[in-house]
Amino acid sequence: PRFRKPTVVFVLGGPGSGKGTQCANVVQHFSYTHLSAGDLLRAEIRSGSQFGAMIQSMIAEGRIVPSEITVKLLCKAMEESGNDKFLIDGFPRNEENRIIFENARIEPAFVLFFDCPEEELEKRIMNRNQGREDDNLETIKKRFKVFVESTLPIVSYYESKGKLRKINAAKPSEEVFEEVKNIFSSET
Ligand code: UP5
Ligand code: MG
Repeated sequence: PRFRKPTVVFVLGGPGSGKGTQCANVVQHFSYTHLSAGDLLRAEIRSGSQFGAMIQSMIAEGRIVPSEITVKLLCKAMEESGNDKFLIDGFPRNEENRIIFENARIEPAFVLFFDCPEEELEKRIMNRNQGREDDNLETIKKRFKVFVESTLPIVSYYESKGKLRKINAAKPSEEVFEEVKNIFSSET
């Protein structure tokens, strides 16, 4: 059929678990387009959007932006890409995010989950130094709490559906990518 549904892989994991790093590796070997929900929201702030101030204050608090905003940005980026295979990085983060996508009849082929202890996440983010407003110890703690309370239930949901591919992300980046690569090679 001409209008095939897109192939979507969700990439989840705590703040600093390596979602962005590993997605950048994947697109060099497999024909996916990488869409980071967080990057799209930060670009929306910079664009001077009417929602910019609201998005900015939510990110600064580590809170999850209302689904309509994030989903609109993701759908627009999917359309503009010209591709039909997507790594969706950092989304869905809560039940509301998940359900909106399901209502659009978009089911992930599988869900990558980067598992990493909190101390390691903290270290990585504090070393990143890219000027992100949410990269300070106080906000990192809030981001981690939101991850545990809102996102881990989504991870469990996909595990119960047999869709979860869990990866030990506490290892060096090259070793993590070996595992990621094996998953993509066998799934696609
Ligand atoms: N690094 C990476 N891998 C490493 C390894 N194996 N060993 C050692 N170091 C490693 O990596 C983080 C740092 O660690 C980098 O310096 C890297 O070199 C190093 P990165 O790949 O950037 O990790 P990532 O998981 O992408 O971390 P990020 O901080 O982007 O994760 P978050 O989930 O916190 O951020 P995101 O941008 O997705 O979201 C930010 C905010 O936007 C959210 O808190 C929320 O407020 C909002 N948001 C929504 O509201 N809705 C959404 O759908 C998405 C975001
Ligand atoms: Mg990221």
